[in-house]
Amino acid sequence: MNGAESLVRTLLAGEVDVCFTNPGTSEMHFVAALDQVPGMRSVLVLFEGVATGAADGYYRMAGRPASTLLHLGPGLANGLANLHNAKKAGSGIVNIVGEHATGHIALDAPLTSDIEGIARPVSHWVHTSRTAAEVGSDGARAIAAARTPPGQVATLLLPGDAAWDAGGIVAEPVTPPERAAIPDAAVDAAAEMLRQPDTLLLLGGVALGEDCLDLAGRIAAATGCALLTEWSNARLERGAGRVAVSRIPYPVDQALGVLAPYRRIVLAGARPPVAFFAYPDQPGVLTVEEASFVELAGIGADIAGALDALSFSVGGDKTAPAGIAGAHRPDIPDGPATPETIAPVLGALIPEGAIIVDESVTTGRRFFAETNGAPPHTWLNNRGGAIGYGLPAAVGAAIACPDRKVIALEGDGSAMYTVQALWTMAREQLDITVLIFANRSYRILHGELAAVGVANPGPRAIDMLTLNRPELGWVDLARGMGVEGCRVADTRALARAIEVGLATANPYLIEIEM
Ligand SMILES: Cc1ncc(C[n+]2csc(CCOP(=O)(O)OP(=O)(O)O)c2C)c(N)n1
Repeated sequence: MNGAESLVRTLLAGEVDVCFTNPGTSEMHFVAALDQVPGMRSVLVLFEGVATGAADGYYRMAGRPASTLLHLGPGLANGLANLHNAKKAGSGIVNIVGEHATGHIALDAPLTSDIEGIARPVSHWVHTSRTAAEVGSDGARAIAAARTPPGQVATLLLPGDAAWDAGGIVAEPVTPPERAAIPDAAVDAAAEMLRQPDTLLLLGGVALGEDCLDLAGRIAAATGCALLTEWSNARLERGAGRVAVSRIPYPVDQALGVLAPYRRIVLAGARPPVAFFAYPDQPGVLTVEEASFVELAGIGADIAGALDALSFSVGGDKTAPAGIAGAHRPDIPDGPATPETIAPVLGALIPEGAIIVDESVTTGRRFFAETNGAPPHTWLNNRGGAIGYGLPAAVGAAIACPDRKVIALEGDGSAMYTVQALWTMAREQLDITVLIFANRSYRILHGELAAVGVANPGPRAIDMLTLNRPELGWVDLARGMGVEGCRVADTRALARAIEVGLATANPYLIEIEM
């Protein structure tokens, strides 16, 4: 057995059985091993940012890592933005990156680069295998690193000779660390804070799972505290029958308003809220100056156990949870598709069990209120702010959950970054309905321009934020990659198109003229 085959077998032994690949010469032995070893679902993608974003979406929904196969430094570099997003989301990924054979590196061939250096800022764990005999055990350690709570990015460099040499040894899985138990003192401090007025319980990470939200709702009922989440959540369970939580808004003035009442904040898997960007004359910290914080549980700690103990401590076990969303389907309004009118269309049509991948940017700011009462569904946000996460994450989510409908909500600007994901959706026949909000602009940046103090932007500045010259033809782009679609401009046509998309088990793209 060569090193590459030992790695594939080690990945399978560690329950890493999906690989998003974009290989080159240096990865050929790994590719060949995929044929020798049954059980690895290998999914070809046409850009590495699709591979890394898909692995992020996969982890969020499957709860275990996928692998990627990337071609040397440049292939890895193409995937960096979505590895950044995955790292911020706490998603576990095992990157396998081909490296030149050890003796070839000294020759400084065209594709030679500092791969470890490229990997390090977006990886929690980086290692280069030295020999075929070590590849298996290195792979097992990479999986354990990726499975370290809440989930980490592990990057294993596989030199050509370590892959092709005989002497590979399959390694047993290495047990990753458990989520750290929360000391009683942290629970007591949180309970003490929650007994006082003007207190907020800010939730993140696995606190946004259904059972944890139930506990948070009980804590809110027992203490009167408010519940919120950060603006971007890796995975939020929501919909009718679940405890509904609002997100802290993105615009700084709105965030400041929402957080103004709270002088005491308990953190459960969330960080103290800060603005995405600095703006002249605006604070970066979004909470009031005198706010004090108690961290109940960090993102990688036993958040569920902590919320359970906290709920018991404040008497939450004796009450019903506060804030459960009632079932409600809004009426579909008539008229042109706008951010205001699209929101109730979604609220009316999101099916039970849907996975919503949200990269809607400005169009989606009103989606939450109108979709609260839809049947139970899952909502994924971009945690890292690097756009181009949505279509790839939808690929990963659909592969993780083949029995669920995936709806990708995409700004047209964001969708272009990783548009190649459509081809993989078609090739793998994934059940994804893609909504493209074709406002022909980077609309958010118009607001950002004003927010940083540019009062009268000139035509050249506006031109840098405008996507209408030429207009992107989304239905043609989709067809060219094997995805059916249609173009709509009003709410009734949009509703019909969503129904068409949801009725098929294949990908379907809807370009929404707005
Ligand atoms: C990798 C990366 N490049 C650039 C940006 C800056 N950026 C943030 S939002 C945005 C435009 C988003 O446009 P679109 O998806 O069409 O949404 P809209 O603003 O029109 O609602 C850009 C370019 C970014 N966040 N990430």
